[in-house]
Amino acid sequence: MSEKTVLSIETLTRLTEEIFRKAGVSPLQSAAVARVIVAGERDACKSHGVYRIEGCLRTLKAGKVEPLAVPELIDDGSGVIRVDAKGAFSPAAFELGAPVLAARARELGVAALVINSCLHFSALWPEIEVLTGHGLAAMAMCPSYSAVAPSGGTTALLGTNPFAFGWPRKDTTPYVFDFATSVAARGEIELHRRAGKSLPEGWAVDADGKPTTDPEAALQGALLPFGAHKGSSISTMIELLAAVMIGDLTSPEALDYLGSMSLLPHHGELILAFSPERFAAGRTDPFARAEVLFEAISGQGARLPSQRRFAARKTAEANGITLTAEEMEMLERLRAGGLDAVT
Ligand code: NDP
Ligand code: PYC
Repeated sequence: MSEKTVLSIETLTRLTEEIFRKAGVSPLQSAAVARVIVAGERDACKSHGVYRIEGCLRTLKAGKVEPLAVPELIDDGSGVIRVDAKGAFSPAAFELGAPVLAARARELGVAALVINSCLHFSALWPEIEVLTGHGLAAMAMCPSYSAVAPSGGTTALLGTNPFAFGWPRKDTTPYVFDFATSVAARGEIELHRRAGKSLPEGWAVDADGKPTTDPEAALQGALLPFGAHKGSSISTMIELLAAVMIGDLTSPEALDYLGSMSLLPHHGELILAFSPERFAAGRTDPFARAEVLFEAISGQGARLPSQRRFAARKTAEANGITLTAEEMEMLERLRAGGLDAVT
C-alpha cells in the first residue's frame, strides 16, 4: 500500500496557491483557484481536487488561459449581472460577481450572474454554497466541451455540462446537488484510467459507437448522458442557456477553440439566485415547508445529496486532508518545475 501524507487545509491551500503563482498566475487568480481546488479535495470530490492542477497548468502552457487578466464587473442595475473573466480562470470572476448577485436577488426576488470568457475546470457546488450562505436558493450550469453523445447518437457532441442546485437551511448544511449531465464527469473517467479500473457498463461508447467499459476507449469515443433522453435534453438546455443565450461558446465550439480535450475548456457560465421569501410572498414559510420534505426523504432511509461531501469536510477539518504518495509527488514536481514540469 502506498504511503499517505496528511496536510491541513491551510497548508494544502498555500501549496496550491504557490504552484499557480510560480507558474505565472496572478495572486488574485491563484488564491481563488486554490480555494476551489482545495475545497474539492477537502470534500472528497477527487475528480475536481488536486488532480485538476496539472490540467490547469497544461492549459496555461498552451496559451489558452490568461494568467494575469483581471475580471471586470458589468452591472447596469438590472437583474442580469455580468462578469467578463477576460480569458482567465472562472473562480475570481465568480467571487467578484457573487456579492452583487446576492444583493440583487434579495432586492428583486430573482437575479442572474453571467460569467463570460473563462477557463472553467471546477465543481459548481462551491458557488452554490456561497449563495445558500446568503439565504438564497440557487442554480448554476455551464457547458464544457464535446465529450458526450446525445441520446440515440454515437458521437461526442454535448459537454459533460454540470448542473447544480442549492436550497438554504437554518442551523444545518444546505440542500445541494451538483452533477454532470453525463453518467459521470469526464474527470471520473480519467481517474479510472489512471487507476487501471474498468468503467461500469452503460457509461460510454468507443470511437465506433459501441458500448465500452475501457476508460481509454471511452475517452476516444463518447460518454453517455444520464437518464437517456432526459439527461440529453437537460444537457441541450444548458448549451442553450449557458452558451447560446449568454453569447458564449457551446461545447463543440469550446473544443474547436482548444483543439484538444487534454486542455481545460473555455466558455461561460450562468448562475441564478432566488429569494424564497420574495417568491412565497407571505403565503407560507418556504423554509419550514422545505424541512418537511427533507425529513420525509431522510425518513425513508434515503440520503440527501451532499451528505457524503459534508461528512468528508468534517473529517478533513478535524484531521486534515489525506493525499497519496503519487499526489504528493505530483504537487512537489509542479511546485519545483512550474510549467517545465507539465507535458
Ligand atoms: P456524482 O455522480 O458523484 O454526484 C452528483 C451529486 O449526486 C452530488 O451532489 C452527490 O452528493 C449526489 N449523490 C451521489 N450519490 C447519491 C445518493 N446515493 N443519494 C443522494 N445523492 C447522491 O457527480 P458527477 O460525477 O456527475 O459530477 C462530479 C462533479 O463534477 C460535480 O461537482 C460537477 O460540478 C463537476 N463537473 C464539472 C464540469 C465543468 O465543466 N466544470 C463538467 C462536469 C462535471 P455527494 O457529493 O454527497 O455524494
Ligand atoms: O469532469 O467532465 C469533467 C470536466 C470538464 C471540465 C471540467 N470538468
